[in-house]
Amino acid sequence: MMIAKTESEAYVTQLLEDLGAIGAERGGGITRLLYSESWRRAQSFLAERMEEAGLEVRYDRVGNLYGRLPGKSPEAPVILTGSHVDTVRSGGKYDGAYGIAASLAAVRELKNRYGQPKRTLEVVSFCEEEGSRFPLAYWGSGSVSGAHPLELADTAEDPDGVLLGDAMREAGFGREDQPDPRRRDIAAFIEVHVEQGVILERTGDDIGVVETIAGQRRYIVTLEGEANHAGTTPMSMRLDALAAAAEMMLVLEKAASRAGEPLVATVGRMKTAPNIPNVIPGTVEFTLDIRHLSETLLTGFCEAVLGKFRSIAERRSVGFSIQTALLSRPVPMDPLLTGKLEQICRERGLAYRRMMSGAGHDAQSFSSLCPTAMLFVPSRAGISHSPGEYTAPEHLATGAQVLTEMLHELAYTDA
Ligand code: HGY
Ligand code: MN
Ligand code: MN
Repeated sequence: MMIAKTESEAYVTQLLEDLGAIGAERGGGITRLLYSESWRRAQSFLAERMEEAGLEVRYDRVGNLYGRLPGKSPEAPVILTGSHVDTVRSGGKYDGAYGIAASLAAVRELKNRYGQPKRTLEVVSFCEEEGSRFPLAYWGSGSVSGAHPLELADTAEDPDGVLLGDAMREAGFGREDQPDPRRRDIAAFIEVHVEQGVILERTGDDIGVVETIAGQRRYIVTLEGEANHAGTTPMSMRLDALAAAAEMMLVLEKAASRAGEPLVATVGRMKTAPNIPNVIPGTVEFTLDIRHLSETLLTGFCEAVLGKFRSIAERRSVGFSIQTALLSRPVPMDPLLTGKLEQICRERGLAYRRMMSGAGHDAQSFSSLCPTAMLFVPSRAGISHSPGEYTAPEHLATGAQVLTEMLHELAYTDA
């Protein structure tokens, strides 16, 4: 089943252009944080495109947006495809958005060419995946899988102290009369995503077939020293929280470099108080993002490094506390579905490779619920989570075509 490359290419490219304008900043980045004004405009824009494509459109209680193409056997479990609409702060145009655009292009193409499927097909725009605003990630897909109970909305606060539940209600969600986000009627979930790494570009492959998604640990570390006068406090009498944090970061970087790939560890955000040039920092809060393919090695690394952090804090008489913001295990994709993806690539003569994903994705929320598969398209220079994120239109179209054929097999045939 070959779909016209140009038609799909034009549709996906245009959709990304229009979606990318929502939340666009002067510096070139895009920011669409959960339940923000730009987030609402993006979901409304996508709801209109889904309607235009002739899909049945609905939101669930947390703001996940679905476009449904009902199948001939309505009671049969659903084939779901899509990705997340939110971004990191000053992020790129493709992370998440491409998966939604390609899914909509694929279902629209299948509907126009083959009419009603045997099994219901749904496109989903998950409300949140990045964890950019609240100290939790995968709020959208995690609410669908049940990994995130709705009660989390009553405790998670953003850096301005806004409760997730209040932001959700203000955006028009969180009402009892809206559909519960949890689903048990999904037969398979397929996500297409930009690689956000440089492997496919380096090897010249068109498609990456994901075998495993790396496990992640995200922590928030808080150090309590003593704010004091920068001019009158001798070095020997300081309880400098920022100096302690700096020592911990170098220990982390050294340990991660020594552990070798695929382990990665990042301190992505830091807040110091009172954050004034002539005051010794009394309090520091910083984040940890640590990932590995092996659950055992990831756990062992985290325990060892956090133990070192505690001894540094003790030696410096600085208070140390840690909050776990995310614990996600390494997740294998479904072998049968990844085999189908490979077969489609082979039949189309596409250069493809099996690979791991160092980035987390909504697909990992589904693997406990149903057979799940992911495919990547190349990212130029591997850049992502940045305004420099880019994927060439022909790669965008190839990913959409492989997805279209995969969905055709799953929803229109008895394969
Ligand atoms: O951080 C990640 O791996 C994903 O982009 N949310
Ligand atoms: Mn993503
Ligand atoms: Mn991302």
